[in-house]
Amino acid sequence: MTKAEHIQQLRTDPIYAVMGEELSQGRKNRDVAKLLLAAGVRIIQYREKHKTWREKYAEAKDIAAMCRAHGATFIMNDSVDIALACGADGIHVGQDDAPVSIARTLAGDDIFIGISVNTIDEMKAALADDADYVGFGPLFPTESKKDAHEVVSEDAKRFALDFPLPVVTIGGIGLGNIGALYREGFRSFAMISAVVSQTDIAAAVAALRRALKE
Ligand code: TZP
Ligand code: MG
Repeated sequence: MTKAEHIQQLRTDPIYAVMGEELSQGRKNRDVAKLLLAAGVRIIQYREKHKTWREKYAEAKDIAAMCRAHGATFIMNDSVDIALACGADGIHVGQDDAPVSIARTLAGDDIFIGISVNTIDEMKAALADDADYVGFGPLFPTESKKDAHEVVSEDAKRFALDFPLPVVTIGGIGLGNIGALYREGFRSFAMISAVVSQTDIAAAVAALRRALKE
């Protein structure tokens, strides 16, 4: 798949799973990736904060290959070098990681780049820096990220609903609120606990997709 096709997938498939072993009920990342793909998830971000470079690289390389075989989009969190080394389709950077412009210079034009944003100013900066998408949140309080920002403001939400780049919402999203967010106008939902922390990932994903249709 080309970069444009991956970005199109991001625009059209609402379910974006973020994976990390600490929140996976003791399951290994490769096994979780298998379950996600079997559940029909087609956008997967690998996010590990406490593994070594080599561990992350080895896992990410395998999971990137699995995603490729399924027509799924594989996104690496934080690390431009691992993203390139493992053949990721996209990179997701935070406000403290490499800026989008530098990540782009390092990574070249074939890999898309998303950045976490919490405020209107950060969304404006992401646009000015030519990001391919923004990860907008947290929408709700979350236990999954210890240093999460405060919940986004209503002004920022209004701005995000009118934003020209794909907006991937994140933070505390799940079965209880995804339908309401969809009705508010949001179209993409990144989740950790509502997907990878679930005992039955396939059932959880199916329920989320149903909630989006209601
Ligand atoms: N960035 C902002 S909130 C968050 C990240 C990585 C955690 C999302 O996890 P959950 O369990 O879906 O709230
Ligand atoms: Mg980061």
